[in-house]
Amino acid sequence: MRTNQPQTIYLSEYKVPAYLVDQVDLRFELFEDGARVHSTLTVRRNPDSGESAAPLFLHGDSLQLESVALNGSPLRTGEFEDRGDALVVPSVPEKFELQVVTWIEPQNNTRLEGLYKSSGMFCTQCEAEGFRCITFYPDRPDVMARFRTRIEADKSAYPVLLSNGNPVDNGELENGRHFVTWEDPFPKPAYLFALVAGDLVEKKDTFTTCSGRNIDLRMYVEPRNAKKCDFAMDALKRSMRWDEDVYGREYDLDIFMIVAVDDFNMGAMENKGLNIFNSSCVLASQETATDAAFQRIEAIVAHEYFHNWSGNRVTCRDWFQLSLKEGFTVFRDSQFSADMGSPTVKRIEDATLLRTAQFAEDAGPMAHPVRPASYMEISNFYTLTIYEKGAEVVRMIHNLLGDEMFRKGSDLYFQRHDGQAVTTDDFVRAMEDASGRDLGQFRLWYEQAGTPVVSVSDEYDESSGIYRLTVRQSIPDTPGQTGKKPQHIPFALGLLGADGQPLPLKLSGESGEAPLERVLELSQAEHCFEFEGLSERPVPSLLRDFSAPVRVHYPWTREQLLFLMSHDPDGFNRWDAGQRLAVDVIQSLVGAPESAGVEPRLVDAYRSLLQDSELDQALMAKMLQLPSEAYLIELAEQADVAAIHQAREKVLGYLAEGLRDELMACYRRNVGQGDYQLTPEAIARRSLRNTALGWLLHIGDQEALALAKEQFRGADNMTDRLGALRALVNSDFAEDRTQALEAFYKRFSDDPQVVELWFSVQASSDRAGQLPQIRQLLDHPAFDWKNPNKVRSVVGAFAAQNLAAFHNPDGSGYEFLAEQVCRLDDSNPQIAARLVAPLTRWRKFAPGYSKQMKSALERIRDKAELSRDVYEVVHKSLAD
Ligand code: B3K
Ligand code: ZN
Repeated sequence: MRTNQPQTIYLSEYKVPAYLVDQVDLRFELFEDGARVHSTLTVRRNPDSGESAAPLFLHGDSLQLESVALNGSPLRTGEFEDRGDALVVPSVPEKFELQVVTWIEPQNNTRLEGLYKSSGMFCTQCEAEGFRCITFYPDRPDVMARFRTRIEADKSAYPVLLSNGNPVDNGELENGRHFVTWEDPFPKPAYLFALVAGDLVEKKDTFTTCSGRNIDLRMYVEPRNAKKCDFAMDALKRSMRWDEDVYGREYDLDIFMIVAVDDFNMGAMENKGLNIFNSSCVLASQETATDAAFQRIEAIVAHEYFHNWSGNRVTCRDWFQLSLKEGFTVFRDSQFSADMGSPTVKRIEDATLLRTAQFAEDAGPMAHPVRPASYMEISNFYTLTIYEKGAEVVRMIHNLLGDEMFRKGSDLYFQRHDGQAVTTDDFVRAMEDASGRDLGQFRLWYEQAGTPVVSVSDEYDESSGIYRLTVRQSIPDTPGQTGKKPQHIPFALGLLGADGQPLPLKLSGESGEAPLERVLELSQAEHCFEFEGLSERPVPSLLRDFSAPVRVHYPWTREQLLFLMSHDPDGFNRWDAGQRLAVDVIQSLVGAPESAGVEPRLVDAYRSLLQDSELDQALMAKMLQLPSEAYLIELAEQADVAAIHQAREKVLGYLAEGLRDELMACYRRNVGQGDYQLTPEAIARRSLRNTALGWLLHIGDQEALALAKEQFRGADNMTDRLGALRALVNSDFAEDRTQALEAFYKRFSDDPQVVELWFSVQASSDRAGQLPQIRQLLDHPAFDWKNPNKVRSVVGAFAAQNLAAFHNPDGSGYEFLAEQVCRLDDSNPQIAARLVAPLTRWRKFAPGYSKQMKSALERIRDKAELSRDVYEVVHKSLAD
């Protein structure tokens, strides 16, 4: 904890490490009142450093130093300095061994960084800078060492002792204790270190790699979760096969382990050979997990597994390069998910997240490039920009190069940099070298923050048959960055004729057969493209498949959007046309008098959708989702949340009233058929029936109420049970809502993951989640401030998903959030800093809101002791 301004770290000040570590030998003595860590480092001066007599500098955090020795001789006072956050040995030889013994208190570690306890087990989280909470170490990713780890603990309480690599020794000790020793043959940065000790059940499986090696697969979970492992294990095997088939990447150790822990700051962690997961991102059964949870688990298992190559074998030189591993790995997991399910739906989901949340981040006070130039606290930079925009940047490279060249590029990258800690620039260079393409201007995607705006205008000349598209790009200013250069933007488009047929895109002067879709490469602030041979004015379908993470402005008429919604051959743009139309209709009602009518053509469009039996049902399910309030706020100049909420509710009600019979038919058409399956078709069916149910309950339909209650009671899976519960909770049937919530809790009170769902359904509902009810949830016996999932499912869901309640014009939601952030900052700064995010957007809102949001931020700023995490976010948000 601190009050002073934390230091800013700059990429431009990067220096290679003065010392390298070849070998780390660790011995952990685990006890109930603490742990003793014996570390022996084999160190040598870095020949590339140039600093011949540099002191040895080791990071530390919350450590009690017991002893330090150099080449076996204890160091005396004056021969080393314990600065609290560092151990400095001013004079060291060129090569030496350093022995350090530290004492730590995992049982009191509420930050969940380093070694801590969760539900009685010991576990670790070292990325980004958690290893320094375990022992003194050069805790930076460009120091890569071999680790040997011996864990000692009470045998009955901690029968399972795990670390990275392969187990090489084990045995009994005195007093009922035992030990296991692990050795990881692959040099790695300390952030990939992991240790687990607990009373866990083991689920076993195997995988035979493409070269015929047998890998032991293991999942370790608490006994009560033993039945929730199958899906993740299968997802793991699918991921391993896919990475071999698509990227030629084979697994390298003899064993791969996954552990589930309840208290975890994020989703999961890719520690070498020993991935640690938040229980909610790995454990699932039909009765307890929704379709969305299954898909999320599959994606996260894949993501962490894929890191074994994109992250572990080739790692980051420094934390400014975080997107090197995260952007690339998110791209890889999104390709995998697309291959496992519906590619169009996956694209829609990714683009929705990007446009709703990443664009907002890119337009806010914490905006930063995919490769940031500075930070105060690296934990604050595990952002949508690094992950999702980073993945979009890799996707653009993939699309510019094509499948084959991209694979050549990734092969070259892995081969050239295996065992190294490298930069995003090294990644781009490998892509250039393999393909022969110049990505010079493309690199600006890594350097410039902000979402490019692509504005398109057009004219059609009937006499010459020429259609002229003028495309302009501009990139808004972001904190510390102005006057940006045009970027290299792949802009996919098609043109449609009045009969709905695609028209050839023949650029003036071109010969040969013209394609029906093309990718224009924008590189200047303005381009003019002339297409010839068009006998009618076309309707443009722009940025197909969301070919770049940009905002597109084009003055589509409602008529044109309706047309694209039913005719665009590009599934993504078909969906997008529907979204744009709905946005336009809702926006036109924001702040309008109550008497203002809803565009009747919207009802017709949704009716045709509901009746379109040819349409891919998974796409239909997505098309039936109205744009979220969060997205509407993101699009607004000065968001008036209450007015946006009312306008959206009005449109929803109007649609549901107008389509009552069609919705009922849709519900009945899609009621459960046969066994629960996770195919895109089955998922779409459940999504359609639950959407229909939600809309019908929204207008208080009695028949739907009966159906919802029946579905709630009789469902054989969580998607349907929760779908019915959500519909009831968001309806005005107050009594039924209360009964259903009680019944649900009673049934699942033993299952923390389901209780989290129960919390979040309420906290995100404007009916069940007004502030007094939120306060009651915090007092509920199942709520636990020390468990990040619980905090997210109540406080996080309220502030990020229950927007009308959070933005109550009386400011109570903001004050509440400020209070909770201050409270959490003392125990878990990482989580506290994440929770602040909704307030940081204060400039985006209408004056009545923004003033109060700002004062809530000031309250946090004025707290006596602020962590570096919260300090950075709050001060940057308040900066002029
Ligand atoms: N690499 C981890 C995230 C670590 C976050 C540390 N604050 C999970 C992942 O992206 O795979
Ligand atoms: Zn990752």
